[in-house]
Amino acid sequence: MTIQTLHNATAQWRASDLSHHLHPFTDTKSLAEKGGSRIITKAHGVWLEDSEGNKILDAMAGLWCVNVGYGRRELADAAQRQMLELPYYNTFFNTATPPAIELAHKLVALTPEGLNHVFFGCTGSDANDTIVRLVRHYWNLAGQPDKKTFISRDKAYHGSTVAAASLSGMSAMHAQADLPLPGFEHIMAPYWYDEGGDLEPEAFGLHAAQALEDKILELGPDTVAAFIGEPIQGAGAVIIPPASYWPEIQRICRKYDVLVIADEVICGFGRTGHWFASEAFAIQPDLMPMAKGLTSGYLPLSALMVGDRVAELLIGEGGEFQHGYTYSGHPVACAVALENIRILEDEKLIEQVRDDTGPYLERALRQALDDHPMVGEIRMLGLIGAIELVEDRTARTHFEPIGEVGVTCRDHCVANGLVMRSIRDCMVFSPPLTLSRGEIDLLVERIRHCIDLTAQDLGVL
Ligand code: PXG
Repeated sequence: MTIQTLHNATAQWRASDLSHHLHPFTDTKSLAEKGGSRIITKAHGVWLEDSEGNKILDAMAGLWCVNVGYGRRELADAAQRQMLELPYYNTFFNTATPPAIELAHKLVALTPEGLNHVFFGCTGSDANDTIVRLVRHYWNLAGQPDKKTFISRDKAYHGSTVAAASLSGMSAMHAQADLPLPGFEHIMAPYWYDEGGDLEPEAFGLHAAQALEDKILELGPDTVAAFIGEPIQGAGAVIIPPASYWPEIQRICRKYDVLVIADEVICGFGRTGHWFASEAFAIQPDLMPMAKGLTSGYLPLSALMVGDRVAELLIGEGGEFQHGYTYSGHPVACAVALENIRILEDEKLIEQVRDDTGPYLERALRQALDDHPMVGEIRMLGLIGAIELVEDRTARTHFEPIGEVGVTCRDHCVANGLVMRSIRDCMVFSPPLTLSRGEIDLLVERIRHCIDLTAQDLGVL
């Protein structure tokens, strides 16, 4: 195609997109003012291609999900095989399909001890909705019907349905829909960089966990059903808690008989250099929702791992669980998940992230950015991380109004062939786990360049 044809096609797509398509988390009016969407047409490995032929390094793996990289023929073949064999059948009314059975078995083997049952859905949001239904049912069956309140954290993201948005701790989301619903409470996030003040990180971790005990006592332990947390808060700007935090959360939950939910939607399937981040933080979850990396985003699928304590009562005394989705255990999505897991295992991608590319990226980033006047902190685990852009490195203060510098830097990234997300003034990354050392060198070079351009805009450099 000629350049002119590409431009014409792009212009038509943009116009049509603006006319008819309401995008998630998007201000449509300002999108129109900026000329419309970037149209992504192809991808391979860690590279996206847009409708004008630009090649872009995707340091976000889509939305934190394309763990095995783009363009995997094995996944397409698995989907095609299953579509020809059995494209759909449900798992309601005493039926099952081989891929759903096989995947449930595999997930039980992969996930931490004591999680021996799986409930399938399509998205992280619906897995978290299922949790709300299941946990309320559980405490009713357990003869403690007052135990109904969920405690979550500020800056948490657990999804966009009404219940999942109530679990989330995003104030702008709450404001638009009169949320959270009653029965959803929030405590502080373990965000040392912004809220740690003079405390050392480990002391701050205990302080942030103490907020849970305080909240449980304020509400009354007999009313609290569960605590939900992402092991690392992804959409909150990759908030990595100090090592002291999760063990203390776990202890407090056990003390007051509060269920522990580890939301592994972003962290699962190798993102942190472990199969699940619960292993890295020694979390023993009663419930564990997963999605994203489960299929590397090739098809929508979620899996909620249900621990023995909840499953035994549910199965033993619960009767029919009045809940489910048409596509629960979709055979094609499950077949793709199985093949995706096979790739993660056979190519030893998780070991590669833990032992090689994760540490290599961290070293390269520190070498390139540690002395940068605008870089306050680099935090990461495996291949998920954030770079805090700050005005004052010593005082740990941001430019006002917060968020603008992040957007400026993000725009430089887009213009320089790099996808990174800005969250407030953090530049976050979560690239495919297949990222090679050579691609890491390029990624770091581009990040440094874009932060320099941002600093020049602000007169810092
Ligand atoms: N839990 C967690 C921890 C998530 O990060 C969800 C649940 C909801 O999953 P679904 O599949 O319903 O979207 C998520 C989703 C971002 C971003 O840019 C993050 C998510 C989704 C979209 C954008 O930070 N996380």
